[in-house]
Amino acid sequence: MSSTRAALLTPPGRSAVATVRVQGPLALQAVRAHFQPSGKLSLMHADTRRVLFGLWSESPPDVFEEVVVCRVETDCIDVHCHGGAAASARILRSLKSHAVVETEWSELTAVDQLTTEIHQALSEARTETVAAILLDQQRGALHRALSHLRRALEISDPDQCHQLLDPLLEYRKLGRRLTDPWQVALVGAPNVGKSSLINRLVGYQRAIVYDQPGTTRDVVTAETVIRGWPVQFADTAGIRETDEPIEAAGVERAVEQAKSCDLKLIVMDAENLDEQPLPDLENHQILVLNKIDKVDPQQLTLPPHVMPTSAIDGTGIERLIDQIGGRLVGDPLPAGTPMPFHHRHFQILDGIVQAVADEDFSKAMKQVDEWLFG
Ligand SMILES: Nc1nc2c(ncn2[C@@H]2O[C@H](COP(=O)(O)OP(=O)(O)OP(=O)(O)O)[C@@H](O)[C@H]2O)c(=O)[nH]1
Ligand SMILES: [Mg+2]
Repeated sequence: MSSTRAALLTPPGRSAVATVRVQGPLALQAVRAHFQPSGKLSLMHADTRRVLFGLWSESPPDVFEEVVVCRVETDCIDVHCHGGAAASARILRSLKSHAVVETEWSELTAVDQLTTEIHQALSEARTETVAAILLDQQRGALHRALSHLRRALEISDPDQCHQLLDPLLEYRKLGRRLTDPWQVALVGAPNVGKSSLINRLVGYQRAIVYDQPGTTRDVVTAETVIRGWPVQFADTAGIRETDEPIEAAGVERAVEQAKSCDLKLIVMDAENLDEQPLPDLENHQILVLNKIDKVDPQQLTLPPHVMPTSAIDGTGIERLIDQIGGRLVGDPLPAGTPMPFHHRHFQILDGIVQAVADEDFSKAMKQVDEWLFG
């Protein structure tokens, strides 16, 4: 198989300009077969980084594309063309007819494995806040933290190692949510208004609402953004004893979903409070007392941790969203905070912590190198 590869570097979709990179021993030969510079200087004689304007055609020539070609390095050439999908597809097709293999953009922009992972995560960032934290990593926050750690390992200084490892361990939970949204589950008895609440929380009618208990059967998810972070809400079947097999399967899924989430909203019906005492809360739980519009506020004395809401008139929804944000992400981070964010980083981090605990500093150093370079 040829070791010459090509990839579209720009994101899919229409834009002003698209860039196709071709890299490997056949790069020059493949590009020259299709590119005709408009000036006298040929691509073969152009200095690296010199920009040449000209026309691109397939063989036999049919449509001519106006392109700008730059030989970035001896065997790495960038072809800039019109930003619509057709031009870059045509260029990739011509290259492939010369045994050039199409690949992922990240393969051709790689510096080291960590940088590749940062680029990949950045290209998939769901919000500006997430992108800003990943840009900090791209500017070197994580690389710097790892090189400081490596130096501490070199001189076998356990205190300094712990000091440097602590922030990485502290931010791993947040880091995981740079690529996967936070998971928040709404659980509670049937008919308390869980589906109505999820619709309010995300701002559109995602889940079916009905005045009969047992409406939601499967887990229904909807994504939104809170304090700049992607958050996925999961509406679940109302939990109750039932002989009905489909509802029972839904209840089972609801219980599973509630186990694996970051935060659980336990929803109760303010009208039926006499039937059930308020539960004691565990960590990562918020008690929501819905249908508050149906009761007289004078007759209710609620403990401060209970969130009264009405999914019908919107009472308490902003406060609930603020609580969720505070519980999940807390305050904004200082710029330049190093953050592990990939499952590979978490695995290696565990290995480093173990090696430092065993005072095996050279093993820990190898793991830092693996984190950086793969
Ligand atoms: N007055 C009032 N009615 C509400 C409120 N929230 C939901 N309801 C009504 O309560 C009924 C049940 O609402 P759902 O959102 O379907 O309840 P659910 O908890 O998802 O029910 P299941 O899916 O069966 O578990 C519907 O008639 C809603 O309109 C609220 O805050 N106030
Ligand atoms: Mg429901």
